[in-house]
Amino acid sequence: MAKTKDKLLQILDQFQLQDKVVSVEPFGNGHINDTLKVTTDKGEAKYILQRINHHIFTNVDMLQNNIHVVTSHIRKKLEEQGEKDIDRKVLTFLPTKEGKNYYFDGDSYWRVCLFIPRSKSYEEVNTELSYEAGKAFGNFQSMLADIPEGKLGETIPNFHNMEFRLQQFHEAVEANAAGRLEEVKELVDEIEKRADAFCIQEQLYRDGKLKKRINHCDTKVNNVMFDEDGKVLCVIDLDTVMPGFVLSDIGDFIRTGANTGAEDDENLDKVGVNMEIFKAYTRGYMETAQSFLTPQEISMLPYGGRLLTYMQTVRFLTDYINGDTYYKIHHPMHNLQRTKAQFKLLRSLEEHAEEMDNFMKSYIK
Ligand code: ADP
Ligand code: GN1
Ligand code: MG
Repeated sequence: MAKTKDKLLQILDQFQLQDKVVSVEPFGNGHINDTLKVTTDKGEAKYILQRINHHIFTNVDMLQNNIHVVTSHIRKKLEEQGEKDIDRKVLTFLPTKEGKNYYFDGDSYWRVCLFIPRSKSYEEVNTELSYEAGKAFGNFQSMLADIPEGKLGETIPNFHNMEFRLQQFHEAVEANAAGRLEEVKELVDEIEKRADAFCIQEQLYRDGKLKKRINHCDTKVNNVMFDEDGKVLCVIDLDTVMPGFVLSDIGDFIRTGANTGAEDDENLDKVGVNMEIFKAYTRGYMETAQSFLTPQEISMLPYGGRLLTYMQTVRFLTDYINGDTYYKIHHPMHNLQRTKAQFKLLRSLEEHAEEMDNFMKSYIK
C-alpha cells in the first residue's frame, strides 16, 4: 500500500463519514483488493476502506452497482423479518459527498463500508463454525434467488468457468512468458489428465441440464463474519456475487475450510481434507439450501469441492507460469507453493470422493 496516511485521510474525507478519523491500517489477508481498518477519535474501529483492484474488476460501475443491489436486497429481507441488528447482518456502504458509491482519485478506485462491530473472521474453522457458515451461505443464496435475471452483471466474465480457466492455462503454457514451464511440467501433466472430467458443468449447461443461480463465488472461510458466540453475522466480500453454477459456493468452502493445512502450506504433509468439517458445512448448507437444490446438484456437491480445488490449482499455476501478474505474492515462489498445496488437497479430496458421495446419499430421496 503505497499511499501515505495523509493521502488516505484525504480519500476518506471524500465520503460521508459521521466520525473523525485518526488512524488507517492495513487489514485482512485478501489476494486482490487492499483492505484498511479505519479508527476514529473515540478509539473504535468504525470503517473499512478498500482500494478496488480495477485491473481485475475493470468495470467498477458494474461492480459497485452489483454490491448495491445485493446489499439492498438483503437489507429489505431482514427488515421484513423484523431483524433488529441489521448493521451487523449486512454490509453498509457509505456514499461519497457527491452521492456516488465509490471515489476515483485519478489513479485508484475506493469504497468505504461500516466496520462490523464485535465481529471476527477466521482463517481456520472448527466443526461448529463450519456448520454455521454452511447455513449462512445457503441462506445467502436463498435470499438472492429472487433477484431478477439481468440485474447483476458478471463482474469478472467467465469467473468460475472451468473451460475458460483451462483456455487461459493453455495460453500461458504456450507463451511460457516467464520461462518457468520446464520446472512445472509434472504439474501441467496432472492438470491435463483431469481436464475433461472437470468441465462437466459447462457441458450440462449447454445440454440444458444445469441452470445458473446467483452465487457468492468466493466462499473462503475468511469471508464470513462471526459474533462473539460463534454465530454468523453476515457474508462479506461481495465483489464476485454473480450468476454461475451452484457448486461454487460449497466448493470454495471445502477448499479453504476443510483443508487441514493452509492454502499455501509449505509442508504438504499438513494438507488434506478434514472430513468432519466437510460434513458439518454440508449439514448446515443443506438446512438452508436443500429446498432449492435439484437432486442432481445435491449429488454433485462433493464434486464441487474437487472442482474448485482443481480450478484454484489451475489458476495459481497459470499465474506462476505467466510470471505472477494476478495474485498478490509474498515471495517469488509463492504461486508455485500455492499450486502444490492445492494439488495435494485435490489428491486428498479424490481419495475421499467415495466417502463424501456416501455422505450425500442420505440427502437424496
Ligand atoms: P479481500 O477481497 O481482499 O479478501 P475482504 O472484503 O474479504 O477483502 O476483507 C478482508 C478482511 O477484512 C476480511 O476477511 C475481514 O476479516 C475484514 N473485513 C472486511 N470487511 C469488514 C467489515 N465490514 N467489518 C469488519 N471486518 C471486515
Ligand atoms: C481471491 O480476494 P480473495 O482473496 O477473497 C480470488 C478468488 C480465489 C482466492 C484464492 C477476484 O480471493 O477467486 O479463489 O483469491 N478472487 C478473485 O485464495 O480472483
Ligand atoms: Mg475476502
